[in-house]
Parts: sequence; C-alpha cells; structure tokens
Amino acid sequence: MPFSWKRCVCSSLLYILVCGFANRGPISAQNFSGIKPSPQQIAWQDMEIGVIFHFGPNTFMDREWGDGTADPSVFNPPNFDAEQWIQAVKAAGAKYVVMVAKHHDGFCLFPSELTKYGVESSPWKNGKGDAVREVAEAARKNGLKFGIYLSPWDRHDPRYAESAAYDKYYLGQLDELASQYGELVEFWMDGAGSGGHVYDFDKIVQELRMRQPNTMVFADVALYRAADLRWVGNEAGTVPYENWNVVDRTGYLRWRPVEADTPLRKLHWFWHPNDEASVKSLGEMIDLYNQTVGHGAQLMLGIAPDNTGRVPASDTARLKEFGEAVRNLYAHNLVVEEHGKSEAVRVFDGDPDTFWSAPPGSHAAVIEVTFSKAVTFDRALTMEWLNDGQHVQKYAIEVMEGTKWRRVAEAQAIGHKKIDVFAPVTTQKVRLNLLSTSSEAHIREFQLFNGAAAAK
Ligand code: FUL
Repeated sequence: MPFSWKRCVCSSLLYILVCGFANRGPISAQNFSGIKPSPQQIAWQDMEIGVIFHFGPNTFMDREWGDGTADPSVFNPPNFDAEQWIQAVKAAGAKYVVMVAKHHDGFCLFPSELTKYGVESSPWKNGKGDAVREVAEAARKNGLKFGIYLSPWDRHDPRYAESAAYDKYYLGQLDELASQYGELVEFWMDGAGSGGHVYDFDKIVQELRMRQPNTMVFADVALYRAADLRWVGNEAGTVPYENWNVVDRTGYLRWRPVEADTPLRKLHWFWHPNDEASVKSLGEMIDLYNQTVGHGAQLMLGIAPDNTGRVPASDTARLKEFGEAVRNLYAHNLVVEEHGKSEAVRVFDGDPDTFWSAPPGSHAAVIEVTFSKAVTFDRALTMEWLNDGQHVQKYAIEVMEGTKWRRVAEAQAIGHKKIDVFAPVTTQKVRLNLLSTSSEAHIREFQLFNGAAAAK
C-alpha cells in the first residue's frame, strides 16, 4: 500500500477518512520549518484578538499626532472609567489590551519619576491619577491580559535630540512600567516617526526581558531584529499575502507572527469630535476579522475613548455587535455537530487543544468528511498545530460533485488559523487536501460553517 491510512466509522451519521501519503506530491520547498515558536508565542497567537487604547492630550485637541507642546492642563476627563473600557472590548472578544502609556507627544499617562510631562501635571484627579494602572487593574479583574505601548519617538522631551541621553530616559521609563504594573503580555515599540534616530534597542529589550521574560515584543521588522512579533505592514486590517510565521532578515531567521493593527474608527487612533460616521460598519469589521484572524494573524483593534474618559456609545455598540456576529458566524460547526465531541479523530472534535498528525515523514495527506445527508456551507476554518513549526505549504478544500472532486479554495499557508470563504456549496463529501507539507502535517481543527445561514 503506498500510503498509511486510518478509516473510522465515527457515528452512524458521519464517515471520515484520513490518510497521509509518504511519497507523493511535490518535493517540499524550504520554508524554514525548522524554526519553531516559543511557548509564549504560541499562547499569544491563541489569543487572536487584542485591543490598543489611545488616550491623551490628542483626545482633547482633535489631533492624531501631538507635537509635544500641549499644555498638560488640557488633559482632564470628567468621567474616566477604565472598567467601562474593558467591558466594551471584552464584548468584542478581545483577550488582552495594550495601553498607550506615552504616545509620540511625550505625554505620560502614568506618573513618572523621570519627567513631569504627564498626568501628574494635569488637573485630572489633582495630578494624582494613573491611567495605566487603572486600565491594568480593570483588565486583570475582568480576565484580560495587559500590555504597554511606550513610543520611542518623543516630540516633547529635549533628551530626544541626543541618542544616549534619550536611551537612558526611555530605559528608565521602561523600568518603571515593567516593574510596577504586573505581568505584561505585550510590549509595543512603534517605528513611526523615528526615521534617522539611533536607539540602543538591544539594551532596551534586554532590560525589558530581565523584568518581563515572557512579554512579547512587537516591532516593525525594520526597527528591531529580535522582536517576537512583527507588524503586518499596513493599518487596513488585512494580511495581503501568504502568511508564514518565520521571517528572514538577511539570513537571520526568527519566528515572528504577524500582528495586524487597525483602528475601529477609520484612520483614527485617537478620538475626534463629530466623528461617529468613521466607525467601521459591522460588515467591514467581519471582513477584517476574516482577513486577519482568518489569515493566521493577530487582530489588534484600536479603541479611542473620548474626552469624557469613556468609550463612546457608537463604538461600544459596534464592539458588542462585532463580538456577537463573530461568535454567531462560527458557532455551528457542521462537522462537530454531526460528529459529536467525543470522537477520537482530533481534527474534527471542535477542540483546538487537540490535534491530528499525518503519518511521520509524510509530505501530503488528505482529511475527508462524509455526511449522512447533504450539507450546505460557504466557509472552512482550518488550524495548524504550530509548536513543531509551520509545515503546510500548499492545500485545497475540495467538495464531491457527482463523482468528481471540485476545488472551492486553494492556498499555501494555513498557520494558526485559516478561514476560506467561497460561494455556498451543498454536498455530502468534503476534503482538506494537504498537497505539500514540509514534514508531517499537524492539524488542530477542520471545521465547516454556513455563514449565510448564520447571518439570517
Ligand atoms: C502608528 C502611530 O503613528 C499611530 O499614531 C498609532 O499609535 C498606531 C498604533 O501606530 O505607528
């Protein structure tokens, strides 16, 4: 027999065939599958949705990029309510939040020993407030993880003009944030605005890792070579390419999963008055979910609390609708519904904590599902178990029509999660055809959904 196979009659309703081919299909290309993620990266990728909060003098001045001259007196939210922020984003399905502790304008949302330019000099809570702490506490209280953004580019502090002096300042603030706000799930280093400025990133990140060994460092590929995560390359909420987790920087290979950051309000990270029309529509939000999370990336959604200190009603409503719509869209997995959760074939059990492996050494495999009655669906959700590297290099989703297989989707990378949406099909037989894998494939889930029915 040219392939190893396993055939199970899983229930009277569903019939499944899984097989791995040892010597079939094209020879594997080099996709750096020897590079593997850290356990922290795996845990981070599993969170799928995070949120970044932008709040500061810009919120009160109708600005996106402050020039560093804003008087701290402008910062005075009458109803600052971190609990409300967290409730709003939890409803959207966010698993963690990143707080902008200092944006490009240099204004600190936390009291810092190293500058007076921040909440300490503002009228808010008579200069005794700490927005970073309040958000961290509200997040943890509600079961969300917490991370920090500290802008390298600083348009206020005079030390910025001199690299070594500024590095010392940045390092000092990083120490404050990394030692006084509990465990940080992510640390955001923004590349914007820094063109030409030289930082000692090695030192900065080593210092961070000493205090926060498990934090995930986000940075542009161009900004810092050894970060743990990388920018997707746009702010549109899309991954416009095959998503491979390993990035090659002139021969230096590293597992760096993609984070796709995009604001809830089109093009606006900070709140602006009379701007409700820019809140993305529900349809746009679902598209961006499918194009980021459904494309193996992390969705990092930008949320802008307003000048009262709350997430506006239009935004909270959209976040809630979005969370409900995504849950609804992916609630009825046809495979597990017919098949039951107890099934031993782990790729069909609806449980992403289990996985199926193709036979050792195989370079192709097929996973086939037969339903007792024809079913209609318009999307497939596939997840690769990545702990051992990213192995799937080419695959197709195929449905049986008459006596022939018809391809409804094909691509290269699966990665953490791949959602393929296609015109609705009705069939009794479906297969995930793993056409080329760099070594045996490991698949956590293969699920089918009828999105059109869910939308009704
Ligand atoms: C960009 C910044 O310039 C924006 O203001 C925002 O902070 C976004 C998340 O990153 O690079």
